[in-house]
Order: sequence, then C-alpha cells, then structure tokens
Amino acid sequence: MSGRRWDAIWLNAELATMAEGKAPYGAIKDGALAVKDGTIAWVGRRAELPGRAEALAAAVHGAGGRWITPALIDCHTHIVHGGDRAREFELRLEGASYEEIARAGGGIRSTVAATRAASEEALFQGALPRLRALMAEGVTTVEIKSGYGLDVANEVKMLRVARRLGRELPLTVRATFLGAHALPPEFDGRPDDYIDLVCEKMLPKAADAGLVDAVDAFCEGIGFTPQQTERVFAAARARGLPVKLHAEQLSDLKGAVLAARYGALSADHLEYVRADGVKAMAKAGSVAVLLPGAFYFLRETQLPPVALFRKHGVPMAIATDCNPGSAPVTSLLLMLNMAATLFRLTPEEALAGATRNAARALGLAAERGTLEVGKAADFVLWDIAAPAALAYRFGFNPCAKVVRNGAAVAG
Ligand code: DI6
Ligand code: FE
Repeated sequence: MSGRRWDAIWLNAELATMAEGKAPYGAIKDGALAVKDGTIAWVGRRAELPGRAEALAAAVHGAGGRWITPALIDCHTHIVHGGDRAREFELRLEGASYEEIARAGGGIRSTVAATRAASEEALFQGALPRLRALMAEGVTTVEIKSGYGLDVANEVKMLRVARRLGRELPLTVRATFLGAHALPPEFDGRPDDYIDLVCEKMLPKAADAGLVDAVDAFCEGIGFTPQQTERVFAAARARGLPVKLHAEQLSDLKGAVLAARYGALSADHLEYVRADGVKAMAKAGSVAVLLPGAFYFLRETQLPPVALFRKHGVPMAIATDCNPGSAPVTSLLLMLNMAATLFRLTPEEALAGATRNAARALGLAAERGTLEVGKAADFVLWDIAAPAALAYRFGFNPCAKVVRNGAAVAG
C-alpha cells in the first residue's frame, strides 16, 4: 500500500475521451488520466490535477505526448468458426452471387459443416490469431456470435469457445446467441420446426449454462422471416436477454422496425433500411451497427442511410463482422477507414463507432467506450498527430500501447 490516492497516472498525453457533447473527439489537451482498481478515477487537464502527480499516484507514466483514446470495441463478429470460404470467393469472382451460393447449399452452410466437424480446441486455436490481430490494434472488447453450429451441442460448443477466449485472453468478450442464423440441412423445408428447436432447446440450454449475453437472428430472404425472428425475440425476452438483429442487409423486410419493438440494443448491416426503420430505432434507442467490410467484400452498392441516422439521432457503430463468408477481415482500423471512404462517416463518427457507440450496442455504455470517471481503464496510446489519422491511414497500425483494467497489455 502506497497510501496514495491512485494506483497510476498517465501524463503528457492528448486525450480523445470520446465523451459526448464536448469538444470534437471529447479532446483534452495536455491531459492526465488516473487509474484506481482498474477503473478511471480522474481525467482532465494536467494543470487541474489536485496536487503533484507523484504525491497522488503510486506510478507515474509518461505518454510521450501521444494521443490516448478509449480502447476499441468490435461489437459484431463471427470470429469463432471452422474452415474458410476462399473457394466461394473464387466462385463469386466468376460471377456467382452471395445469395446464389447460399441457396445452392454453400455459404453459411459450408461454414456450419466445418464448424460442426471442428473440436472445441480447434475452434479456440482457430480464433486466436484473428483475435490477436484485433488486439494488436487496441481492441479490448469483442462481441462473438454463435450461429455456425445450428444444433444444441454445436451452438453450445461455439459459445463455450467464446467464453474461454474471454477467460484466457486480455479481452472482454460478449457472447451472442445466433441460433437463427441459417436453416441447417436436416431441417430443409421445415424452418418453423427449426425455430421451435432454437426457442425451446438451444436458447434455454445455452442460457442456462450462462453462455448468452444477447440474442441475435438473421432476418432475410436467405435467413428467417420477421415472424420467425419475432418468436426468437419473444424467447429471449422471456429470459430477460437483450436482442439485436441482422436486419436489412440484402432487402427490406422491416427487421429494424421489429428489432426496435423489442428494444433491441442494435440492428446491424441496414443497407436497405428505410425511414420507418430508422425512426423506430431512434425511438427505441437502438444503435445502427454498420459493417463496411461486408459491404465492400460483397461489392454491395446500396449505401446504409447515414444521413437519416444522423437526422434522427440514431447512434452509429462500426464493426468488422469478421466471418469467413462476407467479411474475412480482422482489422477494425481498416473498418474506420472504410466507414469514412465508403459510407462518408466523419473520422470522428467512425471512431465513436468503434468506442462509445460500440459499447452501447453491447449494453456496456455505463462501463466502457469513453474515457470518463468510473469506466474501465481500457485505453490505447497511439503514434498519431491527430485522432482523424485513425480513419485516414489504412493498412497501418499506429498502436503504441494498450492498457486494460489499468494495466499494460503485453504484446
Ligand atoms: N450476415 C453476415 O454478413 C454474416 N451473417 C449474416 O447473417 C455472414 C455469414 C456468412 O456468410 O458466413
Ligand atoms: Fe454478421
């Protein structure tokens, strides 16, 4: 015990707190950030510190004049999966569409076959390098979905891997149950029977094992109807679990309206959402999770209605959607760049999308996503001249140091 007020303090830093309603990026020039018990205990201008840093904190760190931002949050991934879909990529380059491949039994189903065949250990080992790539860019919180098991044992297997990754890596993992991702082959022609299984067996089993933080579904022509999706949402609600939805990725089935009706944390993709969906989301406080990697990789041309999200005050998050079919990407920084170049988000909106709004999309707004007192001391030191550089450069990683729960993450 040093008897000092704080465990550590970081000085000589430019802070992009990303706190709302303040300066651009919530910036604080010549800032100081203090940590106590893994939590941010003080943040502000160095000149306003209530005493000498050495007297206040047991450890004093210099940030070398670097920018510090909240650690990044990837709020939508399918990072646990077996196999890859490079062959499908070749087919698409020869002219086949994503939907045609899915309808022909490829697509998600081919990843289901590979995921079912993989051991829990193999899935864990397979996810490691992908997560390490995200972590190297300052990600400390990741959402991981199931949805490539599509039976009780394999959905539980995927979610157990997600939990283990959260235990064994310096990462906060939120596990999302996505049993209603695709119709497994053994249920061909019987989607409602499959939804029975999802609601009556899969979700209860996974939730009772403590493996589910939220429930998602794929509401789409090649996924499930709004009626089927609503049954999944009702089952989630009965267990007190929050919902989110893959909505309006390829067509407008009014998934966002439905999700909003269930108070969804987020609706994701949203290229085809219209004003009714956007307004419903605004009212419900749902986050629009934009996935520029999938937009890019599928060569989509329909842009998500960013102007409408702004107009109605729907918070926008940015995520990788890391998955083997539509977004085999493990760089959240690249997604910031694509959000700006493809979707015309400002660099500040893009960064808010991978910090403050991503936290909100995971129901973690009170605990992370900004540099504010009381939140987790998860932050990143960057070798950049201004925060806009995080969206400006691409294929480049200026991450100098990652701090999680107040302690430097080795790496
Ligand atoms: N939309 C997506 O982008 C991912 N899932 C979904 O519903 C892709 C899933 C895949 O192609 O494996
Ligand atoms: Fe997805």
